[in-house]
Amino acid sequence: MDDEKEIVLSELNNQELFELMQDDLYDGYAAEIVEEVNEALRRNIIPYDILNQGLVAGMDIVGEDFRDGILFVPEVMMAAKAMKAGMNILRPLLVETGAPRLGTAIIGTVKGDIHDIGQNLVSMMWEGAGLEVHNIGTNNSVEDYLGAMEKYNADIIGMSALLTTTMPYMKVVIDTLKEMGKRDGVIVLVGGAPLSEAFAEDIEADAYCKDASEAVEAAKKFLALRKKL
Ligand code: B1M
Repeated sequence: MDDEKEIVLSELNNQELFELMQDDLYDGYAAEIVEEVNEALRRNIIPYDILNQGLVAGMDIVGEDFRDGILFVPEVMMAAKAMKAGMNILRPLLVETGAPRLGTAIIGTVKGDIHDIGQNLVSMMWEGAGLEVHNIGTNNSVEDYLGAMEKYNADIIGMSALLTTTMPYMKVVIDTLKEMGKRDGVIVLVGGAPLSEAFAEDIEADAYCKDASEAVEAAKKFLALRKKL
């Protein structure tokens, strides 16, 4: 959203800075997002708050207007690009905690689904919490998940789906694990905007994670439970 008066970042209070980030994310202004994230870091705002109150809050508005037919795919792709530019700056800060390795996880978006911002975020937060994470990207088949699970000897499989049409594929992966007798050997955590606890229970995932911090809590909880067994 353009403003006739030039905006001087240092003159904004924190709330105004977050609102500007939301506006610029909406407009897909990646360079501005980079400046604003850096300005927020200069103010010692914690990276997780910059992520949630600036970037994720901005993407929520994009999502509403996308749903309502106000924004279309090209604009949303620009917003996603701006979001990734901001996340790239925050990534090392969210990841480098020096925490001891808790376990190994793979994470990816299910077949037919190319949304990756949410799972990238979970991936970063898991790394920050001390997990070794292998992000296998988007559009993953059963074979992709199983192959990565074996390759990295994963304790956790994380699956993401953003579409009501792709979320049922999670059940295909879990059912295949069961058929192969491998379900008990791995923790399955699922997430994505259209999911719910009831859905996760129904497909027999170990847990539904509403957001990245719940994904961290769930990973820690289930890894601790496994160690006690
Ligand atoms: Co899409 N899209 N999109 N899209 N898109 C949604 C999901 C939609 C809800 C928009 C809407 O209508 N309001 C809608 C789905 C409707 C439905 O199924 N009910 C939709 C649609 C319809 C589509 C297309 C079909 C549009 C079209 O082509 N006509 C198409 C599908 C393409 C495909 O996948 N085959 C499409 C395309 C796209 C873009 C390419 C333009 C772009 C994706 C870019 C990218 O990801 N690289 C895009 C975007 C950006 C969105 C919205 C606006 C934002 C998603 C996002 O990144 N959110 C989205 C609307 C919305 O969700 N509000 C929308 C920010 C992110 C941080 O949140 O992903 O929810 P989220 O992740 C959270 C949690 O869910 C959780 O933690 C994350 C962090 O807190 N979480 C996990 C996520 N995964 C997890 C995995 C875990 C744990 C937690 O594992 C353990």
